[in-house]
Amino acid sequence: MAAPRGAEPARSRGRLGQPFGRGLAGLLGGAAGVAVAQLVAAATRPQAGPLVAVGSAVVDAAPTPLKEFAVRTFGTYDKPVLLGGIGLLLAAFAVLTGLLAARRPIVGVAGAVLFGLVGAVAALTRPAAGPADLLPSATGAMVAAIVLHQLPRRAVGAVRSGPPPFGAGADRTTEGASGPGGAEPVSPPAPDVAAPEPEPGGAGSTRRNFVRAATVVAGGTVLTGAAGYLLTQIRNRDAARSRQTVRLPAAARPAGPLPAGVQPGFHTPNAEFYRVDTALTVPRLEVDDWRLRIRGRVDRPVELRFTDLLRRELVERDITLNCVSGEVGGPYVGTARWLGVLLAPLLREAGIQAGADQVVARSVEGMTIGTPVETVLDGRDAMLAVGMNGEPLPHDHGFPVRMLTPGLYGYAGACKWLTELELSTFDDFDAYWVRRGWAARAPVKTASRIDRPAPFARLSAGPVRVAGVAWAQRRGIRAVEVQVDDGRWQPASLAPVPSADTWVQWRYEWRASTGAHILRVRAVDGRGEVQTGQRATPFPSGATGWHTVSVTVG
Ligand SMILES: Nc1nc2c(c(=O)[nH]1)N[C@H]1C(S)=C(S)[C@@H](COP(=O)(O)O)O[C@H]1N2
Ligand SMILES: [Mo]
Repeated sequence: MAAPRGAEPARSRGRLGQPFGRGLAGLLGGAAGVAVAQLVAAATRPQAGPLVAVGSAVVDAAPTPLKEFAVRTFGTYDKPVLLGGIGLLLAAFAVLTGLLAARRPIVGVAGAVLFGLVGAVAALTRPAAGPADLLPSATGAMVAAIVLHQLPRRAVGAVRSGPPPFGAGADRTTEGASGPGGAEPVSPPAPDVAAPEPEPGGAGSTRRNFVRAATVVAGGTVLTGAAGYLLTQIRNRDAARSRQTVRLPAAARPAGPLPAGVQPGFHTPNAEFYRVDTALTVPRLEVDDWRLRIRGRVDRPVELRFTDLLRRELVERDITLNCVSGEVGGPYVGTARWLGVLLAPLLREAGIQAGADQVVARSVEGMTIGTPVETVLDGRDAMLAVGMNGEPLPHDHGFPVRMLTPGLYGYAGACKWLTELELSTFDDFDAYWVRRGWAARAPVKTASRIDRPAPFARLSAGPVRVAGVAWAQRRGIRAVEVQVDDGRWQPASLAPVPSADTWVQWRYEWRASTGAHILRVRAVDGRGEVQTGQRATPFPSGATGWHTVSVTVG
């Protein structure tokens, strides 16, 4: 077998050129498949694209410690890193498929089918999936199958007719020269079904053939990718327009001006408000398509449109929202002026049935967030928010409607991109994060943070203003105390607040003396309970401990 194959001059020369061509052919097949799938996803549902679907499945399946590691290591880049990683894996898989498909084109088809299956299973098993979510992966796999069937085999023999690339051993004649000394392989190589006969024009024309086919595929892929990108831009622009056309009515019960003495920075600007969610692509919804169903253990299921919501009495409230995964002293907390519809009257109209103790909020992309019914009904301003700091909700923060429950961490009361409220029970249903071990009931813990001086700041001796925020939504903050090194806890002065549901700004005038110092803060909540200094990790119900900052006064 070695002799005839070795007799093909083209193959006797390009030992590096061939694998390169086949690998490239595989890569092109994979890229073409992904591009087509992304285009179809852009036209149907972006969340159903194989990259995003597989990425979301990975996010959901990843054990909590791994997720925490990812967030710790990559911060807000965790999502691009994940998608990039999946892309790299896919590329490696495509190259491998190309290498194998050169001899056995059926392997190319099998590789494409496998690619399509993984994407389709991921898309179809997403919580909010429908049968149409099969389309992106299916069409992508079909295109990849055709390319992976046709292109890699054309790379066989498709090497330069001139000197071999990279001066690769021109005298090594056979593919079988893999064992020591170039012995014949023990098992005969596969029948050479795929390798085309040397064409009349010789290796040069074979190569031209391959290059032509590869160029067509590459060009088609770039065009398809561009079309997908454009379509995404258009849809995003439509969503942005939908948001811009929203005219929020004035609140029937406005929040009024902030009390005199509140310092700048009390409201967190929308663009700076922390964002925490599992969405790999931000759902960009349009108000006209939006519906909210209230169902489950209710006497009268309801379906509301956005305009129905705006016709109800709107309230405006300053509320601090924070994330259970925030570390002591961390950034996952913000305060906004929210405009929305109180949830309690809405649920009462639907008729909450006896025994229902959990409101399960669902979002368009399948998040579930469970909130105790008693919490919604106990008089706090649990609401369906439509406005944030005087604007419609930004897309990142749940446009057009999100839930907010003062006093609960976000994962237990603040569902974004809301589309359904199901009255249920804690026995019957575990929400997304509860299934992953986080506490089912999650009142915020008393916390305080030093915002200045910054950690490791170098200060000059004399008066230094130490300042920050403290929060214990619903209970409020009665006092904040600062400790320098191991000295006595000193009372900080507090700015006024609009309600117990917001953070409190505090400051302490420190007479700094030369040397290295440690500053500590703790708060006392409205019930007189002192914030614990006991360190606890965010998992499973929120971090505790005193925020500490080291500074040098010189
Ligand atoms: N649909 C959806 N809503 C969600 C989440 C999510 O992942 N998906 N994350 C929750 C969590 S953990 C928090 S802390 C808040 C954060 O809200 P923000 O991003 O507007 O600050 O949203 C909550 N609502
Ligand atoms: Mo969160």
